Amino acid sequence: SHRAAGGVSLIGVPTDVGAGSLGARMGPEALRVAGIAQAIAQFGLDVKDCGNLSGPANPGQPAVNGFRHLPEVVQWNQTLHDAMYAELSAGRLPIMLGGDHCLGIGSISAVARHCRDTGKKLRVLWFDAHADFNTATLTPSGNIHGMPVACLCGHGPQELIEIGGHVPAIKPKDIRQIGIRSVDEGEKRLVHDMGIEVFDMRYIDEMGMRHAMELALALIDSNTHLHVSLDVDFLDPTIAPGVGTTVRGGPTYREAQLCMEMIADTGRLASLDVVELNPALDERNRTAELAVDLIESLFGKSTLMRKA
Ligand code: 5AB
Ligand code: MN
Ligand code: MN
Ligand code: MN
Repeated sequence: SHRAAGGVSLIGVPTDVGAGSLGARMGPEALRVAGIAQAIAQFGLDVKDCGNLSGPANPGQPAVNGFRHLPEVVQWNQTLHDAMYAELSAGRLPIMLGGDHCLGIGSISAVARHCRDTGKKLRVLWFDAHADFNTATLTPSGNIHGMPVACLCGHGPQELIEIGGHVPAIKPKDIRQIGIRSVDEGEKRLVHDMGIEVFDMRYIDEMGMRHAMELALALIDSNTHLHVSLDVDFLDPTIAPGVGTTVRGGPTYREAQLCMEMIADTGRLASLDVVELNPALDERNRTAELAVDLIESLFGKSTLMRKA
């Protein structure tokens, strides 16, 4: 139910330099405490915990030319790109334990580079309450965790867009966004103009999660590298309080599990980000435990019978 024959590698990236609130730097440890390695190992997979990457501290500075902490964000993402790319090249399935969502830039630019090396087709599923498509001029906050999808599509500062060695790292047609319910005014126009396929909460309410996921997974074949970027604020805050930017009206426990189960059924999961978990805002680690539950489903826990 996944592409993990070569094993799974956990890469901790303890930073919140791209976020507006502090605490996502503790995300990797909270996920370890919630048992992420054991949860994946139960499927008979070889799990290697690579430990945490290191990088600059959060300087707590205001935005400069529309970006907060751009040099620090660049440094963390370069380091992450190299670590992810090395695990992918070794034939392993990397899981990036964030950290805030600015790290999607380094992670997905490494995945895109691996796809170019191996002739694979890329499909990114972006689970989030937010579109993360801001630019220096559109952003209301300057926080770069609100900009990774724009950067990956080539809209952003040179140092960030070229990390994977190819600009743009991905094309709008490579990505599907699911669960979106908070998009800033200028950001809406750019998402629309770029032609990003978005299954927002309105769509999920009207058509159901099953239908949204069938479309988000359409045309995936044996030559597809499937990357999941899971921003835990995707989930309804009543079940996932441990995030910095809660938006009410998110998917329920079962809707989220169904997403993961349908991905497992494709058998094409090849890399994963778990980001924006903020243990400082959590309740007894329940959001981390929920993330680990979802990851179990992503690796096929709920599969009763395999398709022939
Ligand atoms: B996250 C906001 N759009 O740009 C901005 O959690 C929030 O990675 C961004 O999705 C949230 O500051 C970033 C208001
Ligand atoms: Mn590969
Ligand atoms: Mn996000
Ligand atoms: Mn978000």
